[in-house]
Amino acid sequence: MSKIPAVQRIPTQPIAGMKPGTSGLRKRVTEFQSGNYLANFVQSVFNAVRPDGGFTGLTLVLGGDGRYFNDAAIQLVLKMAAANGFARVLVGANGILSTPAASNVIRKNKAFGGLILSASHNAGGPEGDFGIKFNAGNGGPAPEKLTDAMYAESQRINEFLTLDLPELDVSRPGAHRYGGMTVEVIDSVADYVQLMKQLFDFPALKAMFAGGFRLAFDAMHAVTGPYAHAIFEGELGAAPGTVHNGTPLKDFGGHHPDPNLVHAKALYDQMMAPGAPDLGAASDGDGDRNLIIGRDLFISPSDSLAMLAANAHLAPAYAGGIAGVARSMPTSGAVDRVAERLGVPCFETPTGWKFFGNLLDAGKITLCGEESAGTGSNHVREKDGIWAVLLWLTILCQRKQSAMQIAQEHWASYGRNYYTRHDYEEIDSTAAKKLMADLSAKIDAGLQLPKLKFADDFSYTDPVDGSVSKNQGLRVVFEDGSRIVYRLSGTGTTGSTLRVYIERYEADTSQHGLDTQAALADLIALAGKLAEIRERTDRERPDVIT
Ligand code: G16
Repeated sequence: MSKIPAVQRIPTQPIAGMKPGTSGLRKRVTEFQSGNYLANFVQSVFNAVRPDGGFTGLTLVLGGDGRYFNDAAIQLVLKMAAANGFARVLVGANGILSTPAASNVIRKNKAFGGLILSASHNAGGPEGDFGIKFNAGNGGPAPEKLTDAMYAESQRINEFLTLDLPELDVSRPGAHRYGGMTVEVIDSVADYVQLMKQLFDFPALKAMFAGGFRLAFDAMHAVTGPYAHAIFEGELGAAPGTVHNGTPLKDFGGHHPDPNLVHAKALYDQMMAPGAPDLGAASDGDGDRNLIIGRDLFISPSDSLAMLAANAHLAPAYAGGIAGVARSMPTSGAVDRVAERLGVPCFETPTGWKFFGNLLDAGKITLCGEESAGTGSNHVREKDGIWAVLLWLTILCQRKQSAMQIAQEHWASYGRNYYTRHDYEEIDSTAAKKLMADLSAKIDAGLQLPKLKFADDFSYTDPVDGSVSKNQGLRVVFEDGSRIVYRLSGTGTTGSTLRVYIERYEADTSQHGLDTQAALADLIALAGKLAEIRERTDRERPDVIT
């Protein structure tokens, strides 16, 4: 047996700014590549999560979305995991695991946790973004108390641990000894496909495709390509070509792998054109987000969550009903109405999937979602793009209606929450912070607006562990439930992104066919005026409207 090299303790110094945001640490690739940046953060994570007995006997899951720098980061983490005493690392072949697949692997193997390498929907390539996040043993993103601890460690770190080992070939499934540790390279897709088969009726969906049903799925040259090929074209027999852009590329073909109406415009145009497929869908860089477009109809993520909740019982996994639902605060109240009708609780959490973890673990909710194109269930502890598409396919299959009919019937039954999000990207950070601070002060002083119900800074008390998260977004809420919400994004890497969320409830069916921006025009104008957006950001209009 070859000798295990001695652990190397490499001196280092704290690096400023390693505070995880909404979902892990995201920075420019160039920043991650500089000096000890990545090693410092990985060691800080290990220091923050290390149990009293160390990592002896424990398993770490490792994988990423395949973006530029994924390969190098995988090799560095393997060496550091071995040096830090892990017994075993399960790594996706070629370093690939979508975020929901990684969550599943952690849960299935009762791993201690996992490191997921991704900057999600952010652009990739040498000049693009990279990211890393730690998911705990429940498969979900580390809660705030852990991310705070990681940051604290990053500010006092003085050494990191590594081993002088050659690079490991992770291109094929198989087990290897690596230092004192075992590295198991696993098939990136197989476990996930198996899980989906347990949740959904694959033979029924296969029959629907055999009957001529057409899906267009845009994998955006990101991680879902292999999963989508295996499930839609492989298992379900959808026509070859159903999956567009299905080959993962390190730079996502130069595009933002963000499934919205700007970055997935080709799909949108296809769905609005004559002869469009029955359903259009897309997923993001790491496979946790989804975009759903019916023929002639974009279904907003908030509406999608509500429609999925109302129809979830049509899938075998949820046939017994759902325990409850949760949505992030800026997500529209459409799902609240469904929960009320079903007689189940609806929780309102801050933005960030990590806030759903406790509710799912405690069995208080079955489905959850966010306006940012994320929906998921208790099957993993991450949002799940392909799962959302399969649930939509199930609903179309069981109800034998078009997405348009399903949406129209939903609105007729529950009323329609007109909803939009306006993003002002990469604005000056100082100006953005001042805009929020001044608006907050204005709210504290008391807003004088007709029919105002309340205005506040959203704060959340976790009903499971009692932890409190403050300053989670400014809300201006009117008597009829209409709302304007302001927050700064926690996922950008350059400047600040101001998000303004606008919502109005409309019960009158004759008013359900309006253009969303027109239906919200008054509130949009008020939102701009209240926060003085144009004056303070120098922007005439938002960069992205969804
Ligand atoms: C992440 C989080 C989501 C959050 C979204 C937007 O998504 O996982 O929970 O809703 O960012 O966050 P923000 O508004 O702060 O930019 P992803 O898909 O980027 O991991």
